Amino acid sequence: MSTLVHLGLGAFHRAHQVWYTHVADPDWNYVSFTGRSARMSDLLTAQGNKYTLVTRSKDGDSFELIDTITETHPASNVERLTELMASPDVKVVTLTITEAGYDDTSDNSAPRRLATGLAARQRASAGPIAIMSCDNVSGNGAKCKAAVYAVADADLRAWMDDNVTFPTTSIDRITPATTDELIELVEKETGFADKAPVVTEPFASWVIEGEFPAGRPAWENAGVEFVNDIEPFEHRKLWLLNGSHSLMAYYGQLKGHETVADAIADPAVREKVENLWNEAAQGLPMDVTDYRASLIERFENPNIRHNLAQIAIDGATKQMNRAVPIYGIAHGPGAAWSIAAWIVYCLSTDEIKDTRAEEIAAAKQDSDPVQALCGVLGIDADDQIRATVKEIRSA
Ligand code: CS2
Repeated sequence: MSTLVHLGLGAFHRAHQVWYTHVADPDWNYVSFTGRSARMSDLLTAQGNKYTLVTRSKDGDSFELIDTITETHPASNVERLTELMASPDVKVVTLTITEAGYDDTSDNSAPRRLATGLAARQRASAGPIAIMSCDNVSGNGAKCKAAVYAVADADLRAWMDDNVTFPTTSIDRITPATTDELIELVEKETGFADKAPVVTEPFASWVIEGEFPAGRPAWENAGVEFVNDIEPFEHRKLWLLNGSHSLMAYYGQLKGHETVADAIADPAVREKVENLWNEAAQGLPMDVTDYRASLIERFENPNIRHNLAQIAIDGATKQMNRAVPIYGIAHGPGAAWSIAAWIVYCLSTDEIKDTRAEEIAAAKQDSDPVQALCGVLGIDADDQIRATVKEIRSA
C-alpha cells in the first residue's frame, strides 16, 4: 500500500483528490489532517472514515461510498504527521490550506508542520517526496515551495533541493458546504447514517505539471491531465471560474442574491461577468468560447445551492489572485466592477469573514477608505475604480 497525506480535510478535498484517487487507483490510501477545526476528523473517525459523495446533476443525484481515507487527524496532531512523513510509504503530500495558508508563518502553520515532517524524513533517509498544493493560487507549486523554504534551516533546504518536488496544479469541482438536508437525504437514500456526506457537481478537472520522485497514483485513469506548461490552464480556471465567482459573491450579495444560480440568472450580474471574461480572455492564449458556455451551464445547475456567502470568505487574498490580475491585463470595466463590489461589500458589511479582517477594518477607518481598501489588494484606487464604487453605492 502506498500512502498520500493531505493537509486541509474539507469538503473540497473529499470531492476532489480523494474521489480521483478512489476512482483511479485502489493501491493508494489517504491519511488526511484537518485545518483549524478538528470537527471533521472527529466525525469521520467515528464512522470509520467512510463517507458518501453525492453527485448532483440537473437530472438528479447519485450516491457513492468513498473508503479511500484510512485515517483522519486534527491539524494539532503534528506527531502523527511527522511519523507519516518519515515513512517511505508516504510518497505524496497534497494540500488545500486556502489561499491565505501560504502566508501563515505562525507556530503551527501548514508550512511549519511540513518543514517539521520533511526534516524527519531527511533524518530517516526515507527518500524523495512530492508536496503538491491544490489551492486556487497562481503558480501554487512555487508559492508552496517558497513558504516551506522560508521556514526551513539551511541543512533542510539543501536536502530539499535534491529530494522534494513541488508540482503545480489547477483543480476544479464546485463543492458547496454540507447541509442538514443532505445528511437526512443520504440516510434516506442509502441507509447509512452518514454525519459527513459531501455534495458536488458532475464536472471535475485536475491538471498537473511536475514530477513525483517517489511515485504517484495512476490518476490518469480518472482523467487527470499531466501537462508541460500549466500556466494557461491555471489562469483560465482561476480568472474565469474563480474570478466570476468572486464578482458574483460581492455584487450578487449586494443585489440581494443568495446563490450562484440566483446571481447568474440576474441579467445585470451576468453582464458584469461577461465583461470580466472578455477582459480575462485577452490574457489567455486559447479560445475560451466553449469553456465560458460550460461555466454558465455549471453555474445554472438548479440542484446545486452554492452560497455566495461561502465564496465571499477571505476576499482580500482571493481578489488579489482573481480580479487584480485581470485588471492588470485590460484595465477594463469588468475587473474594476469586481474590485469595486468587494470594496462596497466591505464598507457595507459589519462582520467580514477574512483572515485579513484586521487590515480590512483598519482600512475602513481611513480618511480615504477606497484607497486604503485598494491598498489591501496591493493596488491604487484609480479614477475608474473610484467611479465604479460610486456607481455601485448609488444604485
Ligand atoms: C470558489 C471555489 O469559494 C471559492 O472561492 O470560487 O471554491 C470554487 O468553487 C472552486 O475553485 C471550483 O473548482
